[in-house]
Amino acid sequence: MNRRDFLLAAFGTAISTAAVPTWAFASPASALGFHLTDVTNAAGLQFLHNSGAYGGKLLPETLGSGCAFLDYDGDGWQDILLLNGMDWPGHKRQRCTLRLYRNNRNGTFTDVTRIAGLDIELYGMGVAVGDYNNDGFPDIFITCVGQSRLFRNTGKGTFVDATHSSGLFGRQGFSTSALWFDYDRDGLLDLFVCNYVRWSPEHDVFCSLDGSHKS
Ligand SMILES: [Ca+2]
Ligand SMILES: [Ca+2]
Repeated sequence: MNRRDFLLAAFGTAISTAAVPTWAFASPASALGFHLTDVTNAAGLQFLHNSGAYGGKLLPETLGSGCAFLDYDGDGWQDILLLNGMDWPGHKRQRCTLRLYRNNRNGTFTDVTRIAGLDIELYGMGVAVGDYNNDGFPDIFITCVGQSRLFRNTGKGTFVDATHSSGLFGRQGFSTSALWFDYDRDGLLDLFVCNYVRWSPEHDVFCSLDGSHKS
């Protein structure tokens, strides 16, 4: 039995012997007290994530990208930020950026990415929203494969890249998530960044189910 067959057999056994609660299959949606409807298209959210996959099967492609609800313009209505990946160097096919959608207050959203100054390519992983300069407008920190980025909200519907001026430039890594919190309680948000593993395309670990092809 090769490794693939072993894993499939072990997984099947685990499923068949696991105690699956009956409620997992017995509750109709109406019994939950709410119902979710897919309004993505109706809301005007036209977005397709690009992992950059070209066949090399690189580790970051498996993680996807984060998103955030934030009221970036302070009108009391939640706006949407969707992160994106990008094509890998040497495999450029298209230009992909993160996207910011402004809430139109009627169930629809408008793509304001370019107007807001966020028409930027990066290999985004996660996003942490916080008003780090206490001006009343939420700022954005995006964790990336490579250089993570800090964008300061100008309060005028735009963002400026504050990665250099904040001292965060040069800290390259494979950062996945982050958190704004005031750890020393001085009234100013501090930043906690989580890094995943030491990685580069050249050192991507070869993993295989059949022993010959990369999985
Ligand atoms: Ca808003
Ligand atoms: Ca701010």
